[in-house]
Amino acid sequence: MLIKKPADIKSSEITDYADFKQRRYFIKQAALLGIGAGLGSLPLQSAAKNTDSRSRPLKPLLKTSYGQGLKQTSYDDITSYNNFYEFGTGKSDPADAAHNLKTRPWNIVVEGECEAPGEIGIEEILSGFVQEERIYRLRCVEAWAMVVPWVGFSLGDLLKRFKPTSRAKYVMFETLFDPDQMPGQLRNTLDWPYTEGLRMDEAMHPLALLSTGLYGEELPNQNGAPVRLVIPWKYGFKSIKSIVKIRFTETMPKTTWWQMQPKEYGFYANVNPQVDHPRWSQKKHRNIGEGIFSGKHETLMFNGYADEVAGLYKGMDLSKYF
Ligand SMILES: Nc1nc2c(c(=O)[nH]1)N[C@H]1C(S)=C(S)[C@@H](COP(=O)(O)O)O[C@H]1N2
Ligand SMILES: [Mo]
Repeated sequence: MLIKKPADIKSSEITDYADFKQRRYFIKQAALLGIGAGLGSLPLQSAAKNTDSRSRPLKPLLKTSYGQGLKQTSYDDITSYNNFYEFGTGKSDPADAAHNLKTRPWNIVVEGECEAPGEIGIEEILSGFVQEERIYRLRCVEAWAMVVPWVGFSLGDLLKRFKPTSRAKYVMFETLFDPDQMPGQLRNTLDWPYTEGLRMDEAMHPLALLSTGLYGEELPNQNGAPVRLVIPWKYGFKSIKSIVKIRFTETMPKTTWWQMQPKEYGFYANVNPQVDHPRWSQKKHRNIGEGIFSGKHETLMFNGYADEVAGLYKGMDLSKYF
């Protein structure tokens, strides 16, 4: 996501990514050669930490056919280039700062228009649902994408346990608010806590994933541990991280980005190459990790998942409900 003043707009996302990789390469080389003085110790430590410490394995895993044939983005790229404003607005801030997030114990409160409101803990989420591997492309609104072997299960399987009533037309999600652990929340970059929402039929769609891991391991904190959404046909900002609350609602919830910049970020946020962001085109994207000379790729309607999800939006004007 970008919150940019007009003066900054010319700096394109690809430049950001190339600079980012170059800087990280330099930091790593410097660390290898033992030159640290001029760089400051913090980035050196975290560069080493991010590549060395992997998360706990997540088993058993049911492999699925989702995404077979897509070229996967490397673990290093997926876990070092992140958007997680709770830890800062820079792409490397989450990898540098998110190790302080305590993900045990962790509970999700489920409330609102449902017959069986309550709480569910992360241990029960990990043991009570069959964890599948699904390779999904995540397409960020900033015109980059990555392909991730996510671990998780259909969001609807969890939602059903709480017995939403017929008044539940939408479902809202909330990220943890704890500035002690999430230093980005000390600043007003967003209206905390981060919230997202889906229409009920979108949330119940089997493709909508509640994710607990990636590459066969528990989610790294910077990717939204211990549990996050992955909605593969929508722009990345809908895929809310580190969820602590779910609420069924009758009316459309006011979600963070939509509320803040309604002309730029809609509630639906379906990936749609026909509808440009007011400040840049959505027709193409870069794949993270492919290198700056590899060129752009055509973005597909609903991020390539049109066969599965187009029916949810039949009869809707998608340039109005973007
Ligand atoms: N709580 C929270 N969730 C969030 C964000 C955030 O800043 N805070 N950023 C979103 C955006 S803009 C994107 S593109 C994806 C990035 O997920 P990744 O870092 O695992 O690639 O997370 C989304 N979920
Ligand atoms: Mo994003």
